[in-house]
Amino acid sequence: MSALTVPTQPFAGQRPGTSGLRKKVTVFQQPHYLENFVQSLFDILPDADQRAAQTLVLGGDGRFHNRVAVQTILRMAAANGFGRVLVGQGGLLSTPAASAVIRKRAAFGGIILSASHNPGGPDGDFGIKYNIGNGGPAPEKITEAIYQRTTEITAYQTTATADSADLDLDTLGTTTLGGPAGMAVEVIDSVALYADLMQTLFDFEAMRGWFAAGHRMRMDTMCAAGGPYAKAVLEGLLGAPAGTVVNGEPLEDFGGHHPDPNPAHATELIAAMTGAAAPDFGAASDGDADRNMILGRDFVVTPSDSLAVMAAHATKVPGYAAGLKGIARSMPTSCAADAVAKALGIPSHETPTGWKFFGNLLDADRVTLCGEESYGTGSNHVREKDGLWAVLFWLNLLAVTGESVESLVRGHWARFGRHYYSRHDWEGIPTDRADTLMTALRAQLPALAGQSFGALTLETADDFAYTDPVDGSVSTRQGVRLLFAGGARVVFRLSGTGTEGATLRVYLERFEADPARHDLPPQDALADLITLADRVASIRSLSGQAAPTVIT
Ligand code: G16
Repeated sequence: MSALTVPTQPFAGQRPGTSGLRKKVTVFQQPHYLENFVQSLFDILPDADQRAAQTLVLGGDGRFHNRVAVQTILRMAAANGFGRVLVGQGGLLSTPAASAVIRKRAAFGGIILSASHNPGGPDGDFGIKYNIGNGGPAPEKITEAIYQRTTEITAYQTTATADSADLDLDTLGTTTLGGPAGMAVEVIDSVALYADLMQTLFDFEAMRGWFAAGHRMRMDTMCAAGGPYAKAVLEGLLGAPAGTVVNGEPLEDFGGHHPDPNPAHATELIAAMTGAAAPDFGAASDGDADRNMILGRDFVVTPSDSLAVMAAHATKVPGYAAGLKGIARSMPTSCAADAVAKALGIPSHETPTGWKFFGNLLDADRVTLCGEESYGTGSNHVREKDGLWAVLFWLNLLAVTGESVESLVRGHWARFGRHYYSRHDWEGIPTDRADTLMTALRAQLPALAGQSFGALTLETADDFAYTDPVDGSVSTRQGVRLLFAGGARVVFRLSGTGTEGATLRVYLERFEADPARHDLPPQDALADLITLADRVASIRSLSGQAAPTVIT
């Protein structure tokens, strides 16, 4: 038992709605800071009298501080009486692999160390979150209970002593750590179970044939957790030429990259996919390998279109040959997937931002595919979004259709129409100004509905609220929506994942049925909505910034 001499409140300053704790490494390095969160988590988990029979999964994206945190958590888990912890070798587990291990090994839950797509290194970000026994992010009632507990606790339990040597995280096998139950620490292969799961879902023979026929691919894992997984599956099991995976070694600072797979941060990949000599298929994954970006030669696929194309062709992929139960997308994600659901005669669901909202729908078998505009796509195979899974889904489609990425997307637009889409991020806004902006926007909503702005008629102006159809829980204030006649939309919300100031996200969408108008630059197709967004929310004047910092 150690006293918490620094009564840190880990969540201080963090915006509500995030599924875990995400802060600067230097914040996590404060004495007892991580311990406060971990003990609070252990204190609020149910069935405390069953600890000796419970297994936890533990691993992270390999960023700076990962190994230190793993050592701390192992000793706390032992002191709290847990029976077994499965740790990824070297402390490494991608987020989707952690979800797969929790499910396959029927663990009680898992602790994932990641700040996702945020930069790493001593000056970068670190994060921790808890996933429940279904393999998915803890629901709000658990994260809220953790938060409450962090404000109360005064001590934590650990087996650590001043001279404790570090546990060996690199050798596969099981050792025993002290504590009331004599906790088993099982170091597991980080990749094997995940790679096995992928082979149950995709047509590996067809994909092997695609590479054997001379097609080329570039998979950029951004020096992050995805590297070992992509190398094992693409270059190992599928016979892709060595060098198909680039930036494949996980580095503690991601090689100085911002491991966020989007056109703003994956510029090296975009350049490599440009021109006649570019590979047929390009893709990237993020820090913890749950996000993905899909590219063809001279062609970038938006995440919203990616979900819709995958849904439309799902029965061509073995794991989904029986068809889809339904499709879910986060509210700001474009409506492209809804059009596919309608054509397939299956339900579509619109949830708040955050993968945790898909969990109940997946558990109840109401949906099979889920996706978000923030480069996340996934299915019922795990309870997290899954970067490499999405890449393999596309690769499977390329292999069995013989089409290119561009022709699949253009064919999709020709059939369903094009949902022009863009997200404008205004980063680093002082928090009070961002709050003022959202408050002023919300206050205007009643007066805005019904107004016309040039050719745009505003049909609905509201603040998105969601009632979970499975458990009835209600989530309010999930983003301000301006919905126009004809399907155009502007959505405003504040990011829940940043660690510096506030980030305003403005999501812009317009539907275009006419194939003759499917080749406009998206920023041109959305120009009147962009102007209107600034006019309604006074973004430039309130943020003090002349332009968005990131456009995707
Ligand atoms: C997390 C959630 C995602 C969500 C994203 C939103 O992503 O897991 O489901 O879309 O946050 O981010 P923001 O609030 O900044 O818009 P990740 O990849 O950071 O874990």
